[in-house]
Amino acid sequence: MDDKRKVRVSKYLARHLRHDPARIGLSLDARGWADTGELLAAAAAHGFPVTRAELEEVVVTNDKQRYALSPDGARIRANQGHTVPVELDLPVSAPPPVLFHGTVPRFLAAIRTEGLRPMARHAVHLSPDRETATRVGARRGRAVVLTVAAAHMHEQGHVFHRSENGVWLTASVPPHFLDSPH
Ligand code: HQG
Repeated sequence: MDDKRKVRVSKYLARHLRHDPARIGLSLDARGWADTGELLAAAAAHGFPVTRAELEEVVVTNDKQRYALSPDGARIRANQGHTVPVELDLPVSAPPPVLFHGTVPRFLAAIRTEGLRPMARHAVHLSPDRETATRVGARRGRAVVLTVAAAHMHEQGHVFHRSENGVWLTASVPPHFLDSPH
């Protein structure tokens, strides 16, 4: 597969495993899993045929490890980023001392007042390093990286989960746990 095809397949998976499974008549279980055979059949029936080998290659080589197959390959899900309701059953983890959030200048005033909110997603996404956060912010313009006092939040009872691809998730970040942007 060339990179262009991989990106197309990955975007198709994101659309239907995170946001709109009903568009192709797919259903996800409570944990976000779809039957792999059903997904392939639904994609083909809706004009986007993908082979099982292509699907496996996208899961394995995806730059951000966005998808997971069950050990027997029978089921597939997105590792995080959903807007449809799912319970990912991720383990609760103690975060490192600080985590990072990449955003853009136009959101800063609201973030200073309200803190970080999950917006359309289920959780606020935090990055383990500044470089990753810079890339996340740069999707929308000039990146601004906020530092989150994650261990301090954790001590005060905020719950953190780490997704399979290394993204840290938490329900919200009140403004007093955020430092000045750099
Ligand atoms: C901002 C991608 C106003 C927040 C990325 C962000 C990541 C506020 C936007 C993953 C706010 C939400 C997640 C508030 C937060 N007022 N704006 N109170 N609180 N925001 O896309 O973190 O390619 O839902 O700063 O790489 O940008 O999908 O979250 O700019 O890992 O796998 O509201 O999505 O990964 O945007 O990105 P998003 P995000 P994938």
